[in-house]
Amino acid sequence: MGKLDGKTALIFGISNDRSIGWGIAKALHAEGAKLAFSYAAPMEKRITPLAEELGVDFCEQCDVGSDEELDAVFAKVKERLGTIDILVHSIGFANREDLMGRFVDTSREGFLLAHNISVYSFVALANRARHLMPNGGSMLTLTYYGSQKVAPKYNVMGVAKAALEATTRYLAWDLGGDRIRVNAISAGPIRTLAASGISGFRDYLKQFSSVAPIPENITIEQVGAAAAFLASDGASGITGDVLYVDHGFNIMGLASEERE
Ligand code: NAD
Ligand code: 0WE
Repeated sequence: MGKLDGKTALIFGISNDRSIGWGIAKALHAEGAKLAFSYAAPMEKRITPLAEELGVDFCEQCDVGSDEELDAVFAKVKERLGTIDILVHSIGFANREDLMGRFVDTSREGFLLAHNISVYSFVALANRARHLMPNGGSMLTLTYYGSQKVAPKYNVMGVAKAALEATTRYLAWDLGGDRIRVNAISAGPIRTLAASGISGFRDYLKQFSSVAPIPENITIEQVGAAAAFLASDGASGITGDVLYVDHGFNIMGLASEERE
């Protein structure tokens, strides 16, 4: 008996087996959910074997920056799956050059790109998915603590994540009457594709595990377990919220050099 038996989940943002979206897919599958994937264009080769591993036969390409591609993928979802219960948005993108150097140098184009792909896409998905949730549902997105406090070099993504968390609250208000819950998970730093090639990411991981109450880094399996909870009826009272899966990092003020 899984806590998601009989539910269908549509997941955006898996690119390989290190993706947070993959950790979520594994956890939802383990709880009995039927899964459907949508991925960005360059990821096709990597995602097909992952879909096979969990018996997923709906696996469609969609660039969330395109309304036409979004409409096309949701038409296929409606045709092949009918209704869904769970929507997962695990997508973020900014120009690499905007994740180094100074935030004050962010271009208009870079700012808009980050907000388009990382924030508006959640609104665009939610507004299509809600029509496929006649029995209510659960929508989830992924955020990072750089939305609340300055995380050097996270820059325009921190501003976008602040907007994403506000978006989560406004969607929760709009969709609450339809019994659709909308929540965000704020994950600690994890070495995924989106983190690779970020100079100084190693320092983030090291500092994180030395400051956090639980002195270890976060895994995609831990994020998956939290997502399975938020997607389940056990979380029926929770909406518009940001759930931290960060070993308690966000409660700390000053870091101590040593533990007692
Ligand atoms: P990832 O690279 O595995 O996932 C990001 C996904 O976004 C990729 O699958 C990529 O294909 C997709 N994507 C980018 N542009 C797209 C577009 N135009 N259309 C469709 N898909 C697009 O990295 P991840 O770390 O698993 O990131 C998933 C989410 O988790 C992101 O929102 C990220 O900001 C957030 N997050 C990551 C961390 C971390 O440390 N890795 C921590 C907290 C939150
Ligand atoms: O949200 C993220 C990563 C977001 C991200 C990463 C990339 C790298 C490759 C968005 N766009 C791109 N574009 C690329 O071209 N995280 C929470 C992980 C992360 O990224 C950082 C971090 C942390 C933590 C960037 C700088 C500083 C810290």
